[in-house]
Amino acid sequence: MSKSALITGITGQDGSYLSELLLSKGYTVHGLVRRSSSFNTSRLDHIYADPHEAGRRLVLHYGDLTDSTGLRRVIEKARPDEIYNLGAQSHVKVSFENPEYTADADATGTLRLLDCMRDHVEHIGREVRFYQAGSSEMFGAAPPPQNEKTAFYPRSPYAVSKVAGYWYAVNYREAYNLFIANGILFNHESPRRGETFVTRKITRAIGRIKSGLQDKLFLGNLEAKRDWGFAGDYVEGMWRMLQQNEPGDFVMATGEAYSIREFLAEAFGCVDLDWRKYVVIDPRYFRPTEVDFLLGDATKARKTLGWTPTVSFRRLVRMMVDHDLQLAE
Ligand code: NAP
Ligand code: G4F
Repeated sequence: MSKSALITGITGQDGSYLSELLLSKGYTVHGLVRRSSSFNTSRLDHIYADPHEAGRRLVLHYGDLTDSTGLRRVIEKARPDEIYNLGAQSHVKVSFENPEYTADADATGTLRLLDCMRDHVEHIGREVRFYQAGSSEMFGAAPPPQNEKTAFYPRSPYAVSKVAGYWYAVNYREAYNLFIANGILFNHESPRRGETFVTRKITRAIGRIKSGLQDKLFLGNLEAKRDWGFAGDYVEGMWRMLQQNEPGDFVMATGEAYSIREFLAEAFGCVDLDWRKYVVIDPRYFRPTEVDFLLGDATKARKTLGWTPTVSFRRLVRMMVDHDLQLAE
């Protein structure tokens, strides 16, 4: 029998790469989609299957992490072997503006889903495995390099909510003997990255500058450092976490960090432009509390999961710039 997976956040960057991966492994993939007044499934267009198609292996369900009754219904319908909880209000700056909603979706949403799974497992009497999308933002102000033993020091409502999600996951694992893994993922990007995250904002602007559609790029703090990898590599790690004999918590990172300034130089360098001629600092993009330096130590993932990132920083930047040059054209 082929396996079945449920992905919350299937319409997001990671959800789309994870769906491709699981479909390629023969899974039936169920995804939770928020109702929106416009289409929000563009990242899934290439794998979308019409509901009238017989034997389709990608099935979308309306639902929201703020609505437990719907979550319960979707789990009962999908009867998943694995649940990947990727759904979240994932923008750090926005979490300062919508803190309560962020906590509801990211922290309490995780609790809701775990609790639905707990009842479902009891009801059906077989194991279901759960992946929780934790974040390097949970380390916040803790000095680098950060690994599974580093104490959390969250610096935003988003990060605090992710810490709560992490501990709900640990507690449900211990209290009810459930197979639950926490991924603690450092920043991962791709041509499918949301346009308001800094990497994509930069590469999208480069495409538009080259096409004459834009001549300025407004940014905030250029000194922060991030450990940026490729999203396609990271979803492979999520899957591997759920294939282990025992559940655990894993950092996934490249082990290299660059500042936003360095990202700008690399990205504008791809098209022989000097970023300093285009970038304007706008304080509206500063955060009330910043995370200065994230650099991950993924030794445990390498040793236990055999996971290593395959895409270098330079290749990632080039991939995103090339994509956005074409898009702007
Ligand atoms: P993303 O592109 O922002 O996608 C987030 C997904 O969550 C979207 O599908 C979104 O739906 C959905 N969502 C938002 N609020 C929801 C709600 N109330 N109920 C149900 N679904 C909801 O994020 P991503 O980059 O793919 O990241 C995936 C997960 O990993 C997130 O939990 C994020 O916090 C975490 N994470 C990401 C990174 C990273 O660098 N990318 C690093 C560490 C952890 P819409 O499409 O309708 O908006
Ligand atoms: O691209 P960012 O918005 O990503 P951030 O805050 O690191 O969060 C991302 O990675 C986390 C993993 O560590 C995820 F959990 C989270 O869901 C999300 O995917 O900002 C990166 C850095 C920050 O220091 C920010 O202050 O870039 C700086 N920055 C400078 N100018 C900017 C801008 N960030 C954004 N979004 N927009 C700017 O104009």
